[in-house]
This record gives sequence, C-alpha cells and structure tokens, in this order.
Amino acid sequence: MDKNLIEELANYVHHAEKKKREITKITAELYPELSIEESYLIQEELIKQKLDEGKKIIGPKMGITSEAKMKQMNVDDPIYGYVFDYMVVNEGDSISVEDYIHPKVEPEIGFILSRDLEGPDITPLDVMRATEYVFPAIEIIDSRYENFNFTLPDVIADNTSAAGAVFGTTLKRPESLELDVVGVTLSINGEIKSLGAGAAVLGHPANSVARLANMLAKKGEKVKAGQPILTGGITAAVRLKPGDFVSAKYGGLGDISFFVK
Ligand code: OOG
Ligand code: MG
Repeated sequence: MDKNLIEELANYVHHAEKKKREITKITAELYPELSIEESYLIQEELIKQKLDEGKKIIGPKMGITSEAKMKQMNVDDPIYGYVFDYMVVNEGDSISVEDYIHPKVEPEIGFILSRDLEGPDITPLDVMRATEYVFPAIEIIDSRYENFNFTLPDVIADNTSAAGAVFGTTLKRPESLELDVVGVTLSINGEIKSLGAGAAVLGHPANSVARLANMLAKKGEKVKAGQPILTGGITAAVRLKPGDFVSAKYGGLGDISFFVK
C-alpha cells in the first residue's frame, strides 16, 4: 500500500475525530479492498500523527473480545488500539455528548503488568504471573463511521473507536479474584442496561492480554509494564444521551460512575 494513501486515510479518520463529524467507512468507496495488515498501517500512521501533536499513549486496548460485542458490531475477531491521555475521564466527572459523535459505553476489566510481556508465545498463565493489579473500567467508544457501521479493517484504521476511558480506582491483586466469574452490571439512571461476567472476554480476560502480546509481537512490539490495558467490552455497548448517569458495578472490584451532559 502506497505511503501517500496510508497518510490520506489516516488523515480522513483523524479529521473526523477532531471535527466530531461522522464519515463513510473506508471500505464503502475510498478503498474497498483494505486488508487487516493495511488497516494496522493506517492505525500506526494515525497514532504517529497524535504523538506528533504531543498527545500521549496511556495504554493499549483490546476490542471485539466478547460474543456480545461480536454480535452487536457484526465483526468477529479481536483487534487492538490505543487509549490516549486526552481521552481519560475521571471517575465522578461529567462528559458532554457534544465532545463526541455518538458515544457509547461498555464495561471492561483492566490489567496493569509489573513486567513487559513479549510474544509470540505468551499464555494466560504468563499474563497472570506478570500482572500487578486488575481494575474495573468503563470505555467510551465513538466510531467515526456513520451509524457505528464498519468492517474489521475500517474499525482498526479508526483506532478501534477509542474515545474515552474511565479507570476505576479499585486495584486488586489478580489472584484475589476469580476474574472469569467477576460479574458486572452497567446501569444508566439506575436502570440495568447490560450485564455479564469476565468469562465473556475470551473465556478469561487474561486471554485477551495474552492475545494482545502475541498480536503485538508481529510488529516487534510488546505489552509494557505499568500501562493500563483494557481487555474489551464484556457486554454490548450502550448509547449515551445528555442527562445520563452512568454506573458500572463489579463483583469484588468496586463501582465506577460519571455524568453525561
Ligand atoms: C469497536 C471497539 C470495540 C471493545 O471493547 O470491544 C471495543 C466498536 O465497538 O466500535 O472497544
Ligand atoms: Mg472496548
């Protein structure tokens, strides 16, 4: 794929994010033959543009790791992207829908490693051994594509819809919980909108981190110690509107909440 085209397509999604205006997916007309490998090249260029603007990577995120997400988005393979500093929302704060295109939220389980993990043969056990803490999180996703409609290469090029993250402050040692049976409820204005358990994420969220390490190894990269890692939405994502009070409650991992203006 030509370097100019990679740049042009990265600009296309980057501009949509900045202008908060939805765009037609890349595979619709611009470049229907976009492959997975090419889409990660566009994502890399997009990340580089953000870094060049002084934005900082907070940590990696996995996406499409649960059946609920695969069904909702009509795509079927785990993918990764990056959460940046400007996306972080503090617990108890407010967000404004005007700062996004059509934001949705999804509950996730996060990991922080005490040492780097370098694929290609990382196992979930390696992940558990290298994990310092697990924590609860709510991811705010905001596909830049019309109606959240995309193919796998489209969403990879769009940094996997990354737009916001609320990191919960309950840090637990991984062996103190059975992460696969940690339950979560996601409520809007006190009404439960979705629920699930850690096992929804590839059987166990540690599998998601192992998968991330093994995917990054193809690029000669690793999962770094100290960065918060999002393992993917446990449930289908829920659309936000002004006036919403969002709260997620986790078995043994505390609660997270924030307001929407
Ligand atoms: C893509 C992002 C997926 C997850 O946790 O599955 C994701 C999307 O659904 O727009 O972050
Ligand atoms: Mg997510």
